Amino acid sequence: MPPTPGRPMPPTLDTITDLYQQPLADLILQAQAALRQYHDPRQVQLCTLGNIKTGGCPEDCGYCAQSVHHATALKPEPLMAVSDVVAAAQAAQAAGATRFCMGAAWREVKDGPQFERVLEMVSQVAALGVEVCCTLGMLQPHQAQRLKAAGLTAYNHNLDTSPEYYGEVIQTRAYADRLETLATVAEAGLSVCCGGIVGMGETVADRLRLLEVLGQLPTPPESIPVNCLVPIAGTPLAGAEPIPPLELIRLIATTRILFPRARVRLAAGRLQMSPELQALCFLAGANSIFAGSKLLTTPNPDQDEDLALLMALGLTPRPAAVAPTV
Ligand code: SAM
Ligand code: DTB
Ligand code: SF4
Repeated sequence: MPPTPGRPMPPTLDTITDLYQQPLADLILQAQAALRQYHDPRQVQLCTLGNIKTGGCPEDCGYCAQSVHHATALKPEPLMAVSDVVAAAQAAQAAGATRFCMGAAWREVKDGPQFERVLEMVSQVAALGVEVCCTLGMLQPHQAQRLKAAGLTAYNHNLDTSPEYYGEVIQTRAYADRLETLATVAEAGLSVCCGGIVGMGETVADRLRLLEVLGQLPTPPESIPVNCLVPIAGTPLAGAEPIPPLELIRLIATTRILFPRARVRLAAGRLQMSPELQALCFLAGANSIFAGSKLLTTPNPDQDEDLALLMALGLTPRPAAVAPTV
């Protein structure tokens, strides 16, 4: 990819590996300095997920409960009603969330009544005064523009892992398809939310390659979710080895240093983590979490527990940055 004028050359895998391999204390110190350059280090953003269309997805992502290719226990459900989604967003906002992310188990967005309904959800949730994010699969330029016009803040579309390992996890689409949608999202003026999943049998080098690719995107991600695989019975990755905790901490710190302005989200998998490991992830520069007792299809820590942990660490939920219009 050619360099963008005015932007420094993105870091190479060698540079990223040198960063990652520093003594842990040096790495954490550098990550904290990066965090403090652009963020209030005492604030953690709470984002809540809403699964607006569950299951029945034609893609074969090896980690996902919602793929038709895997025999999981999930019961598919049609696209939710606008009023139910708005009620869920209101409840999340009342509990302190400042971002509401709507996920649909689709391969791509198709024009028609369902997309019109999603646009209505976006506009009504945006009017509450929360940031609105969607993750709906692949997008075409006119669809990205319509989402932007409806009030969407950000679009989540994860690259998940390195280009080299991607084919081991997903066969029904290519890495290039993902990159194309990310470019479409950025061109429409939407913030890019793009990250990955760890604990899928990938190497440390695969994780750092993903960071290298994120650095090469035409627009660097505004938010970077770091998901730890939530193993789902019936999926090919049900038995994958979890990431060693110290490797997660190093990865988060390296991500923070490379993307000092981004929100680095400690995303899926917190239920499997001790409070101490989560604390180290915040020390390493994570400044956002998914809040609420459910992710898309799997459980997440109760919000009371999360708030107690934040308080014990002297952290507070980040206040809303946008005002309601209704
Ligand atoms: N279908 C859309 C797509 O794939 O872009 C949106 C929904 S999809 C469930 C959103 C993201 O959730 C995936 O890109 C993946 O990174 C993450 N994810 C899915 N299942 C997961 C699991 N079992 N553990 C951790 N992360 C997971
Ligand atoms: C992201 O990176 N993680 C979220 C959100 N974006 C859509 C999804 C996590 C899903 C975890 C597994 C599940 O609940 O099905
Ligand atoms: Fe479908 Fe998204 Fe799940 Fe892949 S991750 S199977 S695209 S819902």
